[in-house]
Amino acid sequence: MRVLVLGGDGYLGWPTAMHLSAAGHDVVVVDNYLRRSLAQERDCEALFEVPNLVRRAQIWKERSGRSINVRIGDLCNWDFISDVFNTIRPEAIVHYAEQPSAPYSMIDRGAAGLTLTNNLSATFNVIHAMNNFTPKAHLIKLGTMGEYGTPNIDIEEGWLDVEHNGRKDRFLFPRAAGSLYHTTKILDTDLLWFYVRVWGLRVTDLMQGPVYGLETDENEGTEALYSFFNYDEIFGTVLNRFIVQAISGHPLTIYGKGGQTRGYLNLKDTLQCVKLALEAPAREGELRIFNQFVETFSVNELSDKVRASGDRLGLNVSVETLPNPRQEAEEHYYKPSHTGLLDLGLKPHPLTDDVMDSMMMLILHYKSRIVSDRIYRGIKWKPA
Ligand code: USQ
Repeated sequence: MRVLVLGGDGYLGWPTAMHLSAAGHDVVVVDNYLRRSLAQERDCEALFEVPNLVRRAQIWKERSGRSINVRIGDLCNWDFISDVFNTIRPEAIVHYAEQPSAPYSMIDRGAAGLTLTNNLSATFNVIHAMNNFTPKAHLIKLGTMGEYGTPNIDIEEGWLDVEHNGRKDRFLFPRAAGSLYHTTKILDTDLLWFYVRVWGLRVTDLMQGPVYGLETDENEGTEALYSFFNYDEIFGTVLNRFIVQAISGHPLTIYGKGGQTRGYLNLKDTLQCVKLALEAPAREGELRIFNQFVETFSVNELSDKVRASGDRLGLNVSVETLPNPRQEAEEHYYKPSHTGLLDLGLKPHPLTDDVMDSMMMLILHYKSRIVSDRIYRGIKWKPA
């Protein structure tokens, strides 16, 4: 298939591009380097230097013999995006092209405004470009489990059947985001659902939990093909952060009571899920929603895993309970269903002791590159 990977420079975008290319798809990556420049502006760059997309595509070609084409530009610019869709005429579009950080979206009005404008304009333009140039294409959009929040009932896979005053109907599962970033994902879903209803587009919306990991089949052993591995408070997800903290001797930064529970998955499983969704597309006029995670853990359970791994590797890992800078439930019910991707054939990589230890050992090689003052700066959801 001809596939556009929008946000192809990101933590998930670049590994996805290589994974789909390795599977024989014809991949074009599009990015405007927004995440790179925001990380640079905030002095929170990743653990490894990541070559630009053109260089990465060259290195990938040397390794695999396969080409990935690169287009640099801003999807919020209609002339640019319509040119991309018009020339490439994709059969599938994987859309990751958003400001991905919850803490970033809570810094101040400017950061919040950038998140809102960028994320919604990009999604809006993608919908219009699809409809103008490739109305039968399949859009795979990255949403987030955070759209649902932490309700006191079981979380269904996207939809909820409601019986009210003796009548029944099906609605999007109620959503209650915990940050402005997560709210933009809810608004994206609403935009998609509207245009699916009126224009009959095919869309898969992936409600993904926090991702961890670095190595994939495509980058193993080639540092220049690694993704961004962020461990700072803005762009690092919690398990990646805890691994770096353990290696550098920084106490693990548990926010509040640490009972916050989320659905986690290995980067390798993100790639599998996106490929499975791509190769079994949604029907015309369908908004298909999958809950994309493998296992649920509380923050305390993750910290126990990192400490146990530290013990096995002879590291002395300590923990620090910090006042929670976020506004979120610290003890709550959490039971999301996630059968759709398993039914499509997902073979999960659970967070075993071996997986934990191998991630820790990989990062141990790069210990000298850790900049410890990036680890915690205390971005508060509600300024004092
Ligand atoms: N947390 C800590 N200590 C830390 C960092 C985080 O206790 O040092 C806690 C947070 O308070 C939260 C949980 O760990 O309760 C997860 O935090 P996170 O930073 O790993 O994840 P989050 O901010 O929710 O965002 C990440 C990705 C985002 C994606 C989301 C999926 O950055 O792009 O959408 O995970 S989900 O969490 O399911 O909404």
